[in-house]
Amino acid sequence: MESVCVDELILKLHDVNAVKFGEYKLKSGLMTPIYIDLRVLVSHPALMNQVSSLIYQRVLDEELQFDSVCGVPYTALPLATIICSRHELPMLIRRKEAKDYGTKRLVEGSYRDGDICLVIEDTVTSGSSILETAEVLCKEGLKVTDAIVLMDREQGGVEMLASRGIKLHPVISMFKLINVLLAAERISAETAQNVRKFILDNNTFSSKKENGNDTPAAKKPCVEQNQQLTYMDRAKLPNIHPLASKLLTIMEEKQSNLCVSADLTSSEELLQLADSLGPKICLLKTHVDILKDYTAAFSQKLQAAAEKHNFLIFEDRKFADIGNTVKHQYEGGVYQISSWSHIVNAHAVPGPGVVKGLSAVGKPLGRGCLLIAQMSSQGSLATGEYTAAVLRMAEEHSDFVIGFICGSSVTKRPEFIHMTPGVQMQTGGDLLGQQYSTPEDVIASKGSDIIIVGRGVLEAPDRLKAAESYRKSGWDAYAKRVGRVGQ
Ligand code: 5BU
Repeated sequence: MESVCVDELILKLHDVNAVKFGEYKLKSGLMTPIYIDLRVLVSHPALMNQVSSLIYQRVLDEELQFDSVCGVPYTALPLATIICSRHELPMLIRRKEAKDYGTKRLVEGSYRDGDICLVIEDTVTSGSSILETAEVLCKEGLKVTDAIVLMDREQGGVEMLASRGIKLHPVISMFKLINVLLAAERISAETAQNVRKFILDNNTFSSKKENGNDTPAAKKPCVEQNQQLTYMDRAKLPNIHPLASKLLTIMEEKQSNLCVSADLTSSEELLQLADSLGPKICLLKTHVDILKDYTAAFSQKLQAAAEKHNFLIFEDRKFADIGNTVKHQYEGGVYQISSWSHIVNAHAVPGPGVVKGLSAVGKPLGRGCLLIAQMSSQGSLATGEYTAAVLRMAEEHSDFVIGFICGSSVTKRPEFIHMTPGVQMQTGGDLLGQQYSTPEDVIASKGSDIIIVGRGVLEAPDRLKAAESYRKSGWDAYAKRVGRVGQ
């Protein structure tokens, strides 16, 4: 029911030009293919009511508890007013400037120390406007734990606010908006793709500044300061996991941030691949369950190849069950993955138990785990708030979690390694939803550390030549990122 209403609302917002497509210059100077301007809402009272109802629906769905409501000035102010009036909730008004006379209060309304205030906003890009309001409220002794936004541009706001202890609940997210407008034939597939790419390329998670109502990253790309640390600097960090340190050292020594995804079905062919591409890679990724002829001898030979060529093995098993089950799946069965794979990965869906179960087996063996924070496939549900929760889980288990599978840098902590699948020399995708970015984009712009390449190498006429060209491309992008030249 709610999703029908949200779909309808998206079309209405498009009707009233609150969502526009074209080439718009933002205050930052950046060109955007989509512009959201919800200030026009005040001219459409029926729409104002519908928006307010959907925002309030989020309060009910999430069972939010609070003492008062505050709309971020100015666009969200009338929305908060309608909601508070209709549901008889106490409202607070945050002044943008303190009055230079009278009470000089920054927050108008009655409240007590420790009261919880729900913040409402119209559009979120980086999340800084909500944070600014929350900081003012906090200075007054109020607490802000949750915020609701009508339109989340999915450019890092959820993650940034989560890192500051505020859970953001969006009514509409950018990818949903694009899908609805595309399905209703309001926009072309090309426009939809342009917008998706723009959003993915312009994540503002580390951006400190939001200049206006609809401001994406102040800078493009958004590469954090710590991204300028070299792999070797990071290998020597005091709190780094020994396996992460080993991998970063291998990368620096071999001048390779290439992980080849050996998606082959014959053990012999896989071993040949490991032997021939070994010198070019830092990591070999396997899907052992697609081998038609797996034997324990195979895993021994693979380990020997890893030692000979100094790379690590990453079994892309994507564990996703309760702790007790993944423990068995990791240690036992036919594959005995923990006995030969240095790194495995896991979905965070089951909650921290999955990491605890894997850690019980892997930690004593010095193994490490990657959490899947984002996926490369179209329509992936691992976004926004989910990704933020994955980061928190990783931080709580950094004695076993060494990094993430993600599309771009998701944390500022240099101890964590970012690995990105969905990489080819040309952008595009396959027929089953895979989406590709280039090595340069992934490493230099999106701030990831390792490119994971499967078919880009496997389907090339000369796999060795292709691996070398991905290695060089990934390494050159890294050299550019850390400010090294001529590598
Ligand atoms: P490709 O041939 O480069 O598209 O292969 C990508 C590999 O990475 C393949 O083994 C996938 O299972 C794996 N993968 C991915 O593509 N996207 C993801 O989000 C994750 C893994 Br997690």
